[in-house]
Amino acid sequence: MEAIQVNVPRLHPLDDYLRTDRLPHTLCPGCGIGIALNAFLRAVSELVGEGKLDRKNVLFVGGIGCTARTSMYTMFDSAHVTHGRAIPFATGAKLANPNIIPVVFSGDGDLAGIGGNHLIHAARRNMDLLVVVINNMTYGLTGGQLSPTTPTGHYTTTTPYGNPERPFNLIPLVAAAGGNYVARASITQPEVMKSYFKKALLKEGFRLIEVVSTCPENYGRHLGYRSPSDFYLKIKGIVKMRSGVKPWDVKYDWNSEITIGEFVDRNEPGFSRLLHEQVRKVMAGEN
Ligand SMILES: Cc1ncc(C[n+]2csc(CCOP(=O)(O)OP(=O)(O)O)c2C)c(N)n1
Repeated sequence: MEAIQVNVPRLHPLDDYLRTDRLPHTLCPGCGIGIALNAFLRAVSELVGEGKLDRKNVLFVGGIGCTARTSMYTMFDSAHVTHGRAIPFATGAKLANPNIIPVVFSGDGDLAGIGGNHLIHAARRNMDLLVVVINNMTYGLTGGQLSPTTPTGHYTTTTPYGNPERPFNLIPLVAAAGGNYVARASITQPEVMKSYFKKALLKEGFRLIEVVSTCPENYGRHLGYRSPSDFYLKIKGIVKMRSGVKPWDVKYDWNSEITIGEFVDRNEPGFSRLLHEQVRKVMAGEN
């Protein structure tokens, strides 16, 4: 589909990539999701400008959550699917049409909680997906409950005495499962994030970009941050960009460091190519 809206005024350089007739959006003031979406859309727009990407091939998929709702605002072939099922939906679409570039853009609850099993197995298969986890460390949409990435000790609506659990560190988890590209960015460094998106959009196989983000309304308030900028500055202080770090040495520690950077960058063949090659051989009687 050539996604073009007619008779809608263009007010922002990225309006061509947004369903502006759906605005205003539902995100809270100070939410980090807008920074991440902006970086993603600028990455796409630059690649399109450089002649490296055809936007018609991008399939943008979200599950359920504040982050996932961005699929309702983006001007691609977009799908807003059931909670935790964005990866299987995008997997099916890619296997049916190998030309598309599926992007899953969803929250930590959606992708690492209810959809956690899909995340692990898509990485194991080296499935051709770019999976962007906006990690605001909570279930934002439903009011700020504990998520699998909530740091130990943190106050949420379901852990009023502090989180007694240990969180997932998604980088070593996904790196161990497999996949061609594993990186972590932060909303405090949007240009770096954009460069990861640009690189990952052009790779095959499984690609994970975790984005450390904020949820000032439903999470930050419980932690005592009185304004979105206080929460933002806390994140800015704890993220540390490192190169050459092994995935298992990547830190996810609210009290010392959340490491950002690129930790896995391989070029193994993606599952879609391998599967279609197998199907071709079987049909040709070569297998
Ligand atoms: C099967 C199912 N269980 C629970 C819910 C309720 N629910 C909606 S969004 C959500 C969590 C969203 O958190 P996350 O994925 O981290 O996204 P965020 O809103 O923080 O961007 C939950 C539990 C649901 N919609 N469907």
